[in-house]
Amino acid sequence: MTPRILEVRRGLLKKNDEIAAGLRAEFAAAGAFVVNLVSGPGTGKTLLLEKTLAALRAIGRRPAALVGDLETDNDAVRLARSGAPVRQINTHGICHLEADMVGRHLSGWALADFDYLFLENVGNLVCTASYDLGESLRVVLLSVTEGEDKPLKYPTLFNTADAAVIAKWDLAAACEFDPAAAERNVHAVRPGLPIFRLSAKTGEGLGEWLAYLESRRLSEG
Ligand SMILES: Nc1nc2c(ncn2[C@@H]2O[C@H](COP(=O)(O)OP(=O)(O)OP(=O)(O)O)[C@@H](O)[C@H]2O)c(=O)[nH]1
Ligand SMILES: [Mg+2]
Repeated sequence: MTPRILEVRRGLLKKNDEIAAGLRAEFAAAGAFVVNLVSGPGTGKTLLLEKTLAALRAIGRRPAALVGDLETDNDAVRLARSGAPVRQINTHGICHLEADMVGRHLSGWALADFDYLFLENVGNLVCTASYDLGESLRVVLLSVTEGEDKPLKYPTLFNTADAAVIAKWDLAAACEFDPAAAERNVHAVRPGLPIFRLSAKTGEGLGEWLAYLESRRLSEG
């Protein structure tokens, strides 16, 4: 990158960080716990969120979600079936969500009405790492169909996460997925990162995931 392009990029990231800091203060004041889900395309973010929103509502929590994709409102339609408030963000070519997009799509919502706000990022293992969205928790998903080496190939995303989910756990044996190798790779990049083995399809591991969300939310408040 030329020095000029680098300078512009740094400026954009700095502006994003400032907006994200403002959002973080708003979320904290309203008592909304914000979770940013990041992964490559098709890892299982939306299915995990479908299950998470429904399960949280079943125990009386008030979740909402913003979901980012380049085009279509497919994911918002899927998530809205849970009954939770959901909005789609179309980025029209941008490969990640930015704090400013999140802020604009909150308009008209009272954040104090939400215990949780989930942000499903655009499916991308690179750009999403650089953009703070004001979240309290960043969760990276790695599915068993993607291979154990992704943490080593895309270290920044794993290094900036607070927890990792090994998704599509029901397919692990069929894919000859080696969980010990995957977890070793995650911890080589980010020692001590909590890891959840989870199948949104069968529900295996969902209980531990929900308990983790609840404990993180309560420790925030
Ligand atoms: N077997 C199995 N399939 C899953 C699981 N989670 C998701 N899938 C399937 O994987 C495909 C992609 O899942 P999505 O939830 O749409 O993935 P995503 O990460 O939201 O995808 P993008 O938003 O396009 O990046 C769908 O066909 C899901 O049904 C799982 O735990 N097990
Ligand atoms: Mg999705």
